[in-house]
Amino acid sequence: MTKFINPGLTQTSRRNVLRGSVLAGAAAVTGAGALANQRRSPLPRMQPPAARFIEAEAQAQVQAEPADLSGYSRVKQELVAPPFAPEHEQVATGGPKIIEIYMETTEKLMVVDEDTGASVWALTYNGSVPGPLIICHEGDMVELTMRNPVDSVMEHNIDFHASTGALGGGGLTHVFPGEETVLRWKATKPGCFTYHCAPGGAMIPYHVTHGMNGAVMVLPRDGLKDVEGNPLRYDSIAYIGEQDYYLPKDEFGDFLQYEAAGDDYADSLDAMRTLTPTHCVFNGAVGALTGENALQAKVGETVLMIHNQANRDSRPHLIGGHGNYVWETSFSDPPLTGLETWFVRGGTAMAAMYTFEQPGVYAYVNHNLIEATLLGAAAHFVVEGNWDNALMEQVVAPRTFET
Ligand SMILES: [Cu+2]
Repeated sequence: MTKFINPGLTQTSRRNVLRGSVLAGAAAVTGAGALANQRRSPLPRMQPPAARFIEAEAQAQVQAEPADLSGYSRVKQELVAPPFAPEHEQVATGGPKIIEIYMETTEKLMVVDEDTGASVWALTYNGSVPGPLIICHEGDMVELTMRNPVDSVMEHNIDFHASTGALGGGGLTHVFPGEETVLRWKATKPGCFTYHCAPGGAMIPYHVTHGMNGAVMVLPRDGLKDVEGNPLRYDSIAYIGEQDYYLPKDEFGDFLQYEAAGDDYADSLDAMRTLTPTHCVFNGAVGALTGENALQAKVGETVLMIHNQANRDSRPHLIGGHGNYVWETSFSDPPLTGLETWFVRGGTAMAAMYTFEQPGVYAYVNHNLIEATLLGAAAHFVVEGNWDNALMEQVVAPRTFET
């Protein structure tokens, strides 16, 4: 099957679409596919300037001095599925560390909405949407071993917004099915950062909007602080990845089903061009964090809500609560305080801290309420504890008034 996916640019077939190297020019922007092209001759050749750019980058690394790793100790971080966070220290002890993590680029069919039958061949890190939360401290190094399973269809890589150089590592981590790579980068900026797949051209938003994104939290070595420098500590983390999906429909408005990852590529591009998502969900699917899957807390507990959105702006609001401390950007800057709704710039992760004061069910929503209620961007916190009438009391229950 041959299609013009991008009229006027290049003719392509399903095979090289799946390789992510369709748009030689666009790929050059991200460096995507360059190293892969050197390994796999059937792929379209990079345009000479792009190839030179990538080769120069690779050469620069080879010719540079080796990194001085003295003074670092090595630790393994076991990554866990969202909404949970890996074991970590809020205040770093000892010297800087090389934190070893492992990810697989798993492609899997996931139900997005049971009620409508919407599903997606999700492209994932470690099988979850979002990918796992990684936590380190400023000055640590993250050393990722990333493996693309043999039975994958696609090429993948990873761009860490927290890192410096080589397109966030995207230019150095392209792995075809059956390949693995190891990337080490230093966490120099404290804050929450997104990471995502970026294999080149239109494959970048295709992979990102199929779930291939997640977050890194780089804590200050001495932990989080308020504006006066007083320590701020949390009891738990709620890691929420907001995912916009653009799922193709048939002429009757029913969601299309596909046999394998990548089969929806052309249809998805048409849906993506509308810039109108069919779903905005938390943690991969409608209801992933509500009902039986609701987040749990107790009155008096402090929760750090980490919100990742790799592609689109969002505006979280905790209904019935607040953002006591909100870091929309960096942990280097003092947190905003007492917010009703905060902002997630598309292409970032951020953090908001709240200490629950009343029991009950709190909805955590994207306060574009259409997206929250019709497209799926809602989570629940179920909070146990004793009610405080000083904060709120139903003085008169609803009753009919006399006319
Ligand atoms: Cu990918």
